[in-house]
Amino acid sequence: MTTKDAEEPVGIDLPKSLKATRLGAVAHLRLARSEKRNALDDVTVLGLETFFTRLPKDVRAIVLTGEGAHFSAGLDLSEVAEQHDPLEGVLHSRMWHRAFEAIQFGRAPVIAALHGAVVGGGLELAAATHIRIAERSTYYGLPEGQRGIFLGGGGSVRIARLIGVARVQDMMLTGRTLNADEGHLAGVTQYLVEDGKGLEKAMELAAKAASNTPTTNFAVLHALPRIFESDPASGLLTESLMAAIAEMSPEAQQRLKDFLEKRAAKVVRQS
Ligand code: 1HE
Repeated sequence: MTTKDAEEPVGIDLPKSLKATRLGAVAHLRLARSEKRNALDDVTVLGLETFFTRLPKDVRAIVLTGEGAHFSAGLDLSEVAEQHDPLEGVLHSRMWHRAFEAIQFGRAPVIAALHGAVVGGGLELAAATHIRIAERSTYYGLPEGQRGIFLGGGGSVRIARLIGVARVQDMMLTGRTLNADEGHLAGVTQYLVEDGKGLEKAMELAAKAASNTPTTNFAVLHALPRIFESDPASGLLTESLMAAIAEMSPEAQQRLKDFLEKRAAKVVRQS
C-alpha cells in the first residue's frame, strides 16, 4: 500500500498469525504465518472469528491477504494428524463454519486478494469472502482427496456454489489444480490482475464498497444470498421487504435527492 504512514491498528486482540491495520474505513487483515504457508491452525481460525465478530462499527470494508509466497495452504495438517475422536472432528469443522459464517454474514464486505497457493481450507476461506481478486501466480487445489480427508470449512456448500459440484469432484478425485485463468473462468474470482497488483485493486474496490450505505451493504451481504437460496415466492417477498427498508433510510433519501438535483455521479462505462 502506498499510504502506509496513515495505517492505524484496528484495536482487536489477535493471535500472531493474524495482523490487522486500518486505513480510514477499510481494514486490512493479513494471514501472517508464512513460515507455514499460512496454514490455518485452530488459533488462527478462532482469531478470524474474533476479528470478524468484533469489528468496530466504523470499519465499512475489509481486505484479506496472505503474507509470503502463498495465500494459504489450508488446514494445518499437524493438528488433525493425531485426531481420533469423530465428535471432536465434527466440532472442529463446526468451529470453522462459525468463523467463516462471521466473514460471509458479517457487518461489512470482505475483499480477498489471492496469490500463490489457495488450497483446501484456504480456498474455503476465500469462498466465504464477497469479492475475490487473483494475481496471475494464483492456483487452486483441493488436496483433501489426496490426504484422505474431506472438506470441513464450508467448501461443499460455498466452493460448489461458486464453481459447480462437477469441478469440485474433479479436483478432489484427481488432485487437479486450476491456475488463475482457469479459476477465473470457473467463477472463483471476479477480478484477475498482474502479480503484485492484488492489494492495490482490493483497496480500490474496498473503498468503493465502503462508500455505499450500510443498509445497502447489509442487504447485499445478508438478504441477497438468502433470497437466492429460497423458493421464488419467499425470495420475492424478502426482496420487497428489504427494498422498502433500504429506500426509507435517510441516507438513501439523501442520495436519491442528490441524483435528482444533479449532485451525484452518473453511471459511466468503465471499460
Ligand atoms: C504445512 C501445511 C499445512 C505447509 N499444514 N503445515 N493442505 C495441503 O494439503 C497443502 C499442503 N502444503 C503444500 O502442498 C505446500 O506446502 C505448498 C504448495 C502450500 C507450499 O509449498 P512450499 O514448497 O512453498 O512450502 P513447504 O516447504 O511445503 O512448506 C513450508 C512449511 O510449511 C513446512 O514446514 P517445515 O516445518 O518443514 O518448514 C510445511 O510442513 C508447512 N506446511 N502446508 C501444516 N497445510 C477445514 S478442512 C480443510 C481441509 C484442508 O485444508 S486439506 C488441505 C491441506
